[in-house]
Amino acid sequence: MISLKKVAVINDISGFGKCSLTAAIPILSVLGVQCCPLPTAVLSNQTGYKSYHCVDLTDEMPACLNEWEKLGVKFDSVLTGYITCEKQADIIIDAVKSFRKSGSLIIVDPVMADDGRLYSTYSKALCRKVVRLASLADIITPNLTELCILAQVSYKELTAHQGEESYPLLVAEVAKKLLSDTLRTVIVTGVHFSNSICNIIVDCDVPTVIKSEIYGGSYSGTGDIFSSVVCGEITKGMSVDYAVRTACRLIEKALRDTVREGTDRNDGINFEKYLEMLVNE
Ligand code: PXL
Repeated sequence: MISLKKVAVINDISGFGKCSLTAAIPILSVLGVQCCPLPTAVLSNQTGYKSYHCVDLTDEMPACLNEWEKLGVKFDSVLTGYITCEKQADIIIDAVKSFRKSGSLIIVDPVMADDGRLYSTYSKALCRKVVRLASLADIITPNLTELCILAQVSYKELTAHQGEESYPLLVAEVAKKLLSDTLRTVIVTGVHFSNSICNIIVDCDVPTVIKSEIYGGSYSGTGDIFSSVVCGEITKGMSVDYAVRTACRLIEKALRDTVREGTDRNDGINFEKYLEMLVNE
């Protein structure tokens, strides 16, 4: 018997918005990978809604990590997402360093911003911590806004080139600057180009541009669904290319449904119906 692969997922749990752990748990499970959550916070709903209640779990995290260490568990991969504050970021940075030492693959979704704007709870100081965390990863999955923050490039200036033929390659060049001995793969998500949405895989080879249909604006949780599928597939041993194409197919189908139903962007997308696409007999 081959034992189940295990992923430590450091992210929040939100009652509404289909993001973070409510995406990661079902997606990793259906992929046949064990999801081991370390919740960063419990929220009534994600922070894009007008109002929300947040119970920050920063002060509980060291004790949980300590218990995990006592259990002697080893994770095949670690996936990080939403972070509530600088103190929490420091705890996650230390945890990631120690998981890396014990051989886990580190995937950081540098959640900070979308559509050119920081999320309401992300300060500049917190973003600086996320930049540090991203530099410790093997793989990161920034959207275009987050890429600009990581690479210290102006979002406005970069997107001004959107109409040019070479735009995806220009974005790839920006991402390439982030590569290091540790950080081997940058997957840039949600790049609007020529009536499609591109996801761009950047590593030491020629960049791969994967195009998807545009069905509407940006919806809550799509980044979390993307990083969860990519993390699960890669943890199972699939290639980055296969993992990204699978995530794109799932999100494309779920988005088409969601736009047809006229769902509010804060409520997230209908991914549950399409989880069966991820089942491998
Ligand atoms: O999907 C990113 C995300 C995750 N978790 C919470 C959020 C957001 C984006 O707004 O508010 C709580």
